[in-house]
Amino acid sequence: MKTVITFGTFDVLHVGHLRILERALALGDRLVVGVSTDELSAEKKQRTPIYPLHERMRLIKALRMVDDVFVEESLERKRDYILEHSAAVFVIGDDWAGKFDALRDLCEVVYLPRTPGISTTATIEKIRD
Ligand code: C2G
Repeated sequence: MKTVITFGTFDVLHVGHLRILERALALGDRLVVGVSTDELSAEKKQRTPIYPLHERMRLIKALRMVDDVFVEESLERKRDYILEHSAAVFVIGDDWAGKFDALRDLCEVVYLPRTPGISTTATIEKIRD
């Protein structure tokens, strides 16, 4: 059973999120997703997520392609999360390309192309217009 792990805020869930989860699962047999806390998300995005952690986790967990979700407390704890979940593959969008190469002794590290033309930030801005 090959476990794939990925992480994200997944605020205002959109097709870019769904497509990377789909492509991540295709690299193994099961997919576990670390969902960033509100605090971590605010640090990464310079804004508080529209949807709180419990709601973002609930929506990700509801997806058929996701086997399990857990809380991502910090960017620095990836090694722990990978070991806790016995992940063989770490997947993330190529906006992070190179950032997690140090994990290569632990698991395969795969950067996948982001889906162009969609982002939570742009979506929020459109809603606000
Ligand atoms: N993504 C994508 N295409 C988009 C938007 C997002 O492929 N148009 C991907 C991102 O590259 C990421 C995942 O969807 O792999 C989740 O995106 P975010 O919620 O923005 O997560 P991020 O802030 O990149 O958090 O520890 C790593 C971080 O928690 C990743």
